[in-house]
Amino acid sequence: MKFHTRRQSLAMLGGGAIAAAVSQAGITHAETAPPAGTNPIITNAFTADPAPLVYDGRVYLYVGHDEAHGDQLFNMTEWLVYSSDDMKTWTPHGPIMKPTDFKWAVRDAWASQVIHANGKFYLYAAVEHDDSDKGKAIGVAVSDSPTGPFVDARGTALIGNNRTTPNGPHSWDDIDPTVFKDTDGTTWLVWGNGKCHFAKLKANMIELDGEVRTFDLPDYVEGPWLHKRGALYYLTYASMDKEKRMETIAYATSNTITGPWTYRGLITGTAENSFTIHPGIIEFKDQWYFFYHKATLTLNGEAGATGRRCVCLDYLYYNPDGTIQFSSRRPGLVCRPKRLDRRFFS
Ligand code: FUB
Repeated sequence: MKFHTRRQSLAMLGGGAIAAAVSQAGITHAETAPPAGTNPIITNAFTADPAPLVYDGRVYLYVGHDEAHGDQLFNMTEWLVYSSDDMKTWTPHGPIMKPTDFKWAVRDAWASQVIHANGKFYLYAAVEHDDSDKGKAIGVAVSDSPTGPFVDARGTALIGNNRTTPNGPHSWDDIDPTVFKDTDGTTWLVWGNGKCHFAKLKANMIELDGEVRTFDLPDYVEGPWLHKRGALYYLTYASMDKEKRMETIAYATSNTITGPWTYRGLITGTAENSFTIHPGIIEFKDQWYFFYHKATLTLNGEAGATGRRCVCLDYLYYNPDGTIQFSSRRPGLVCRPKRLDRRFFS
């Protein structure tokens, strides 16, 4: 353990630092933590693929735990959840599930999202399926609490590589589920790498209702996120910057959940030190927020990298016509007054 400077010690008295220093199974502590409200927001572990859920006056933030060492690409053996009621101080609740808790899965706690429905919490998560349907697959797990533990709700994958999407572009196209309950009560699942698949869910939340179809989106790579503001639907996703060959965040809008979608441009550029970037969008206490990851955190002597990412948070601003303002993603936006932040957007 390092000694802290006086300034660091004072900063660590802030709520965020206290939360960041709370012990979790399998997670070592950050040796110094930034003050509450600065990016990255999660500093006690490397985390990726943020999926926020608003429930009962709190935001629950589901992430994958990045555990890669050295040059390893991805090593993700569990999903974690944090919560906050002020978007500055994040309380860690620890691991909620491992891929191998799905008996048919063998590894890879890739992107997930949780939704509240039927009085329960449903986690949709991408994992590697065992040899009976080799490739990436999507499982659904259920819990009585937003902080888990979650258990497999079906005993089989909800989306399987050969079974559900036999015409997918490759064996890892079934990843990155986003789940969205529409105002008419229907629930939709959108997912995919290389192709953006979508399907309706049955009211029981654990079966598809009808066929799997595909959205056509420019430069689409992965990481879709669905949200609605007023009557307008937004589909935000990781797109490819063709020059840098790294991911950026783009979005499209539609008047109906099934499309057609109109491409509206980029929300962010590429993420520092990370090939991937992954969106999560919510409205909380009358303010819209944009979660994403980059890889600027150094923890326990290991520097950020594509397999050691850190979750960050910015305000999300709309123009009067409903389009989203491009974010320069400077650190620290979340604790600044709204009006001052505007100067950071171009
Ligand atoms: O975290 C593993 C994978 O990297 C996710 O499933 C993708 O969205 C990308 O962030």
